[in-house]
Amino acid sequence: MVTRFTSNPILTTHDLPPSQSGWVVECVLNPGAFRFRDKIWLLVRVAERPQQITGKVSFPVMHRDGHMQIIEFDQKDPNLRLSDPRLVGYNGHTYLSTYSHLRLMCSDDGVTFYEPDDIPGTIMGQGVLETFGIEDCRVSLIDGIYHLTYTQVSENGVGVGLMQTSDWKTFNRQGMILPPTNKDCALFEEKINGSYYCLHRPSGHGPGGNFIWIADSPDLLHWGGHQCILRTREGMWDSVRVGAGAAPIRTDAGWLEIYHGADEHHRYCLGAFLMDIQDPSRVIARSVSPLMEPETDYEKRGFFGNVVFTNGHLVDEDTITIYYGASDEVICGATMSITGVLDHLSRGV
Ligand code: MAN
Repeated sequence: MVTRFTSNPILTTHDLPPSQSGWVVECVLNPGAFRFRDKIWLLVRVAERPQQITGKVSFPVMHRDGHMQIIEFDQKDPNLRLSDPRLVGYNGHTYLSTYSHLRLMCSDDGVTFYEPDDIPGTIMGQGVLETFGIEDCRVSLIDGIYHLTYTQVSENGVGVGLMQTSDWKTFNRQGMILPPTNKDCALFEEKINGSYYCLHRPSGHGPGGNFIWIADSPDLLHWGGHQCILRTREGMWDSVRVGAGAAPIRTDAGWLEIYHGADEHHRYCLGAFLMDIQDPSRVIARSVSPLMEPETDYEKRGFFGNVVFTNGHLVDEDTITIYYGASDEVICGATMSITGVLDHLSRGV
């Protein structure tokens, strides 16, 4: 079903320098993917923190004026919670253990990536809604403009931000388009019946769960018509959370979406579902077994093991090339055929 690149992982923490001296790149993961000027580009999430000192835990937080503050705790502090490597809990507050920004890498063949020399290439968080960083950017090309939907993290919560660019040098930052708690926002790359559409993943406490929703908009900024279209499935590989990958792919059978699903052990796999071409709120088929699950060593072991997570792909006729984060630490690639994925889906699940 899925053919992994033989050169995986294609990007590791050694391939990108830290943004500041004294910092360590802990993870390069979850890239958005797009074509621009005859090259293939990844917008990589780079997660950094200061070099860790024995007995201490430290991580960066950005101030509203843009300067970075380092928060440090003593590892023996009884108020400290470190059970999840992605998080630092302290006295009822939750921080992230690393600070993520986005970095451009480009390639001539889609396999070997290097830093661009004519584009600055680093997008940092900005303002009070991005003080804990920006993550997992989807890149959709709509009306000739690249639309970046990404996770904004701060003490105010986790929401979806939008930036637009045509040249990858200047960015129109539109701010938060979907408020907390929300992430995994994938824009459809064309209008349907006169409206823009997106998939998104709100979550909260109480009834409900981590489900995929659809919404429509006249302008990509104001979203309404929210409907829940894909839920988690008890006892299965996607029992606890589901979230959209990159932009839905138009096929003759409908809109095809690659998504991630996780179970109660935080094991992240990939699956797919198919939406009606005229009414994408109607899901017509879905994976029963995963399309892809953590199998190789680099997918099973790392910063946060047992994770395959994608938010970037390229489509060439029948071939989808996905770029994915493995174990939240490295970036890999794999290909699959649209026909093969459609054959693997089941109706009525
Ligand atoms: C969340 C996000 C992703 C990450 C997965 C697995 O969905 O933080 O960035 O890859 O968890 O850790």
